[in-house]
Amino acid sequence: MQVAAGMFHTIVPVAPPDCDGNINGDGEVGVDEILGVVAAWGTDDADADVNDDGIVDTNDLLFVLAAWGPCS
Ligand SMILES: [Ca+2]
Ligand SMILES: [Ca+2]
Repeated sequence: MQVAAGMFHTIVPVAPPDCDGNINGDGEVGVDEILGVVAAWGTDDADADVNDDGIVDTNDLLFVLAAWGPCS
């Protein structure tokens, strides 16, 4: 049997693009990241420590605000 071009579609799962500041991996930096930073405030939580300085604090909040929006 001959297979015509375009007869089959290849479905490739595509993860949302990740970016610095996106804690939950949903492809955008938004309210979830604010909540994540606040929830981990004062800890060394590696996910919420978006600027990787070893502590979750104001700088991480500012980092999230600077990265606000969809990852590209
Ligand atoms: Ca997110
Ligand atoms: Ca930090």
